[in-house]
Amino acid sequence: MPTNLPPEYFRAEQKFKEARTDKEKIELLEELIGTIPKHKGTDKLRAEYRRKLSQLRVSAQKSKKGAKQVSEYHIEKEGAARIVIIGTSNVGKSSLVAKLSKANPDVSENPFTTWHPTPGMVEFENIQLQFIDTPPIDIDFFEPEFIELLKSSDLLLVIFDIQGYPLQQLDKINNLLLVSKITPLNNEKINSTNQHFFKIPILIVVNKVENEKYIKEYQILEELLKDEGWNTIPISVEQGINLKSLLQRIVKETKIIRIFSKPPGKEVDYTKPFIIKEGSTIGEFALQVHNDFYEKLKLAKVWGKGVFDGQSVGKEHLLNDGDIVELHI
Ligand SMILES: Nc1nc2c(ncn2[C@@H]2O[C@H](COP(=O)(O)OP(=O)(O)O)[C@@H](O)[C@H]2O)c(=O)[nH]1
Ligand SMILES: [Mg+2]
Repeated sequence: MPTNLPPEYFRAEQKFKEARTDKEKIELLEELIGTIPKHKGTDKLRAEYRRKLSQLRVSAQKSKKGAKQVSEYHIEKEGAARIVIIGTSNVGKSSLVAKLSKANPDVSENPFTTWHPTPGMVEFENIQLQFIDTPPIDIDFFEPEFIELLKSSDLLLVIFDIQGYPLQQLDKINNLLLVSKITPLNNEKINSTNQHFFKIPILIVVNKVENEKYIKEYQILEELLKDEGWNTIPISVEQGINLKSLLQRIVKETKIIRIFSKPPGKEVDYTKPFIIKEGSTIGEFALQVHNDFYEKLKLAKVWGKGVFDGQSVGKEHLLNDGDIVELHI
């Protein structure tokens, strides 16, 4: 590092390091190069950045093909929860999204087929879930956008392949979580107390468990993972085994519950439940139904768990999945 670099250089360098898209990187790198004074002592540094700039331009050109400017990792949130699917190659990530949703990610025996995150909506018991298929994680470098995508999820679904090498897959996952500074919210044993770590519920799903041999192998893996605090669930995407339980578990882990609204004197609308977080109260529900309802609420009647039918409750009453609520304002 040549001496006598001006303060603008270091500011520009910091900005460049934080750049996300190729476009941003190129602009900031141009700016950075502009801050380097021209003399013999900086020749090497300038040459190095020039080389980097031309590489960036080439790669931006290549990926631009469809004139797409926004990062492909930028996907709008939709539905009640976002479930991001991760795993090494060929474990069945794309097959799972294809099977459960109407999306059509590439499925193939050839590793590394899916290079783009692909969203697909999955409907389960009136709940809309946004699944996102991602590229395999058998790599050493993760795009910052990829890590951002992981952090934007309500649940990470880790897929293992019992017919592959699950322990190697586990190493890769642990590495990814460490690099991304993500810690499982639902695993007491390895839930990092580091406050800088991002806490997200993580569910480990073991795929291709479809005959005696693999069921036995799954049981061994299950014990092993249990020792590390992980609860797992076996499935077979191809044979459609356990997929309903998987969806039930996903809904449970994302901590969302469904509340059916019943306007006074009318029938319950079972088709469109309100989706709220577990542990929400009548007051929070009222707020979601309508901004004014919280203030105006006089009384609520509830049918469901822990109450007698039509019991009158106040704003602090805790709701349960499947409760029917009649708000009186
Ligand atoms: N035996 C078996 N093969 C599966 C299952 N699910 C997916 N596969 C196959 O595994 C390969 C990789 O699947 P893919 O979904 O592309 O994996 P990805 O790389 O994780 O997205 C394909 O040949 C699939 O047909 C399953 O439940 N059982
Ligand atoms: Mg794939």
